[in-house]
Amino acid sequence: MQHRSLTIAALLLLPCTLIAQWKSLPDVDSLRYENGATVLLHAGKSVTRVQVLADDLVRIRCVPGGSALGAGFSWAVVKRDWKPPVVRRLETDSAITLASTTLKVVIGRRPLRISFLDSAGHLVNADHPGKGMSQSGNEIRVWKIMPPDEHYFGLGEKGGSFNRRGSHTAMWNSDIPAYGPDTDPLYQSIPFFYGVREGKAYGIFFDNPAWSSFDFGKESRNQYSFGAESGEIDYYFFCGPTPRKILSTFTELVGRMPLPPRWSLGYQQCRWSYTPESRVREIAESFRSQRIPCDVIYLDIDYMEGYRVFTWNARNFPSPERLLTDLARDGFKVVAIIDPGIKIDSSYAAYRSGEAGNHFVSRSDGTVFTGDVWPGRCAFPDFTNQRTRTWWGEQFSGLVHSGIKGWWNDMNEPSVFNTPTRTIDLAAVHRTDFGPSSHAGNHNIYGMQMTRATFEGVRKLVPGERPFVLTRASYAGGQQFAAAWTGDNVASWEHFAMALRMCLSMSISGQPFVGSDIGGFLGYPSGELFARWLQLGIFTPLMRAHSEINEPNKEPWEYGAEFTVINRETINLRYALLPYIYGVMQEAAATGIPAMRPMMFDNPTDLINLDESTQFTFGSDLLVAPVLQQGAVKRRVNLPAGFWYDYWTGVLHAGGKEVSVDAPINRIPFFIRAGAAIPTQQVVQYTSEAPVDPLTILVYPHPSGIRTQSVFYEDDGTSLRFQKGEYLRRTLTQSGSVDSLTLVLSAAEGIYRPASRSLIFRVLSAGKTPKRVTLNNMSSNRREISPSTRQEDGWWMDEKDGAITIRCPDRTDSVRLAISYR
Ligand code: MIG
Repeated sequence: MQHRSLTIAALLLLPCTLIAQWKSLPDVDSLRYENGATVLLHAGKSVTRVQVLADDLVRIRCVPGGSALGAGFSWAVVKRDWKPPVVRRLETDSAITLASTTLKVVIGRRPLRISFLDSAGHLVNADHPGKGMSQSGNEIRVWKIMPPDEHYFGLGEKGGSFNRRGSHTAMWNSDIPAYGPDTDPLYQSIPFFYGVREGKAYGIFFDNPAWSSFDFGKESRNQYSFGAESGEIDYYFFCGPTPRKILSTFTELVGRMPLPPRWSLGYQQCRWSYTPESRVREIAESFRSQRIPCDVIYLDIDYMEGYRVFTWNARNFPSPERLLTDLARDGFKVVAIIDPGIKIDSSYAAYRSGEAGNHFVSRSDGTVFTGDVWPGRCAFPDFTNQRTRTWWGEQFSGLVHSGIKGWWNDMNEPSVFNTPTRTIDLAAVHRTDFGPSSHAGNHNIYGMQMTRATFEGVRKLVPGERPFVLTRASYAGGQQFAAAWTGDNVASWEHFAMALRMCLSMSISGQPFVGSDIGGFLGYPSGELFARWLQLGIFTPLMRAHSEINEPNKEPWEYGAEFTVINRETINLRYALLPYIYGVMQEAAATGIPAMRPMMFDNPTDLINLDESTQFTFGSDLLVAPVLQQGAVKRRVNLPAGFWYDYWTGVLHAGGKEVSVDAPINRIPFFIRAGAAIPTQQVVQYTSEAPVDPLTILVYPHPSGIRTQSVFYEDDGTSLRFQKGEYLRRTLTQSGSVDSLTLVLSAAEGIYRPASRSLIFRVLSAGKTPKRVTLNNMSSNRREISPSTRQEDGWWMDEKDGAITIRCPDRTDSVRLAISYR
């Protein structure tokens, strides 16, 4: 393959798999067990290693044209020591079988082909008999059988159809502003996907950071394939059978998102650029005077001196410390953009120390590689090297001391303006932690390693606090270091729907902390489009509006008085839901299960809705159906099995069918699972303005009174002390019958205690007035009590929606509430 000097565009047009001469594996000549769960096989001039890592996880490595495997290092894998599973081995004339309790790997001997079976012996996934694992020159590829009814999901940030069947897609981190649904590849590479068939799923993670591609039946109808232009075949097979199990094991393998600071879940306002400092102050003041909640303001590239990272433009930002102190007093955190390119300028400190420390990527002749980006000619830090990552991390101390609280890593594909490949020359040399190698072989992990250097550096400079980093480029496992947004989108309805698809796909690919530029980065949205996009933003973990430099202002109050009211209400709702949203993010950090869950994730057996990417659950209890069409004021929603309450009307719907609900311009349709309880709080102007008080728990009883549980999580929101037990976790158990409902809020687990406050239960009861309410077995009085009189208990019926409202002081001990209608 001679494409090293071609542009990416030309590269993508080359049907590389068609012109190659593929050599697949011949018969097995010999084999050797390295341990009870690992077998090494030689077949002709090839070597293959099959390693059962866990009951549900197998790693396959293969060099089709070489007799030895490499060192097998990975930029993504963080868990290497798996407790060896119990594996039974069976050898016959035709095959070698390794069987764990949940899967069987069958290695055919003539020729060497691999299949995966479930414990019942059903075939789950198999090498294509003709091709299997193959090599052509440096390229490697795996062909698999593609059953006619198998569907594919995942692969992270991809704009095309949510189900990847029938598509060809590549992984090569690329900066493509105003990309469309057919633009591929984009900024991030997560080479991990699900195959779903007959309601059961398996997963494959192809761990290769070079240019790679995935063909799900575009090349041929009965086979699919994945491969890369260099490196080894190195993939992991997750036998599932649920997407949840697969994602849990995948994120155990590559790492999970750390618990984000609570403020980063507030509303974030960005544009290219808020400058000079008076404009930043003006934006901050507008949020406060208009009573629109906001936690974060961004500084885009113009805060710097000539785009030199780690500097300030002294004319536009004469006293950054003062600005940042004032903004902090008003409750704003400021996030600054940091690009990778370091301007070549001998009077610039970061360049001088980078040069002196030999921290830049070099050309093959050893000289520093240079390319043009915003500052002009730049050198590029070699983030693949630990020494350089440490050096990079130290550069943040000035900005940290000025009061910057978050870090926006942009342009880290990396994007380069003036090279034919639009990135670092493919033959340039990285001095990686694993030895020297070319940019081509490391391209897709460059951005992720930049976020790693940023995250680790800041964590060291601000010990005990949770860093917030946002990135454009990434690789599998990147969620450990940064949230991710979907790059330079456009203010159009098509892009709006695409943003949702992309966020859902990233979510099931291991990255839960996702969002898109609300309203669109390029172009100007109508008031309607902005309002609808902002509403979706309530349910994307990253809720950030942004705009390109040449566009008119796009802040939430720029669309006329009517929309200002609507947008304020939307952001208010985000803040009211923060206790729930924070809990959902805590669950994602602990388990890898994302906040945004497409329908296939928890309902892979629902074949009709497998491809559905216009509605999703947020956490386990909210079903969100944003309005994605211009002019629409109704929305059709596929309710999964169970019962669902309409948030806006309180109407209870039976699930397992499609319903149509009203969706006027000020409402995003969403539903609460019957049996759930949603913790909410008072609206604040920023997350740390006031402690949660009252904590209001919205209780949505199950109509048949089945027992359900909800978990509430709280901590101080910024520090790492939760790791030492300083958190507060409580479980609310609901049980009941037609005549009664019992709520038991468990005593606190963990040692974090909020200041004294009120606790309110709002129980939807379809207007039925209870005969008796008892609190901790004492009869409670029917009277209305304002939340400020904390020491008294009482209950009343809410006039508006007929909810029973019960108030008591929150002593974080166990509360038992009994409501009886008889
Ligand atoms: O070449 O920093 O995606 O969010 O505003 C453009 C300026 C560079 C691209 C980012 C965008 C950001 C812009 N950047």
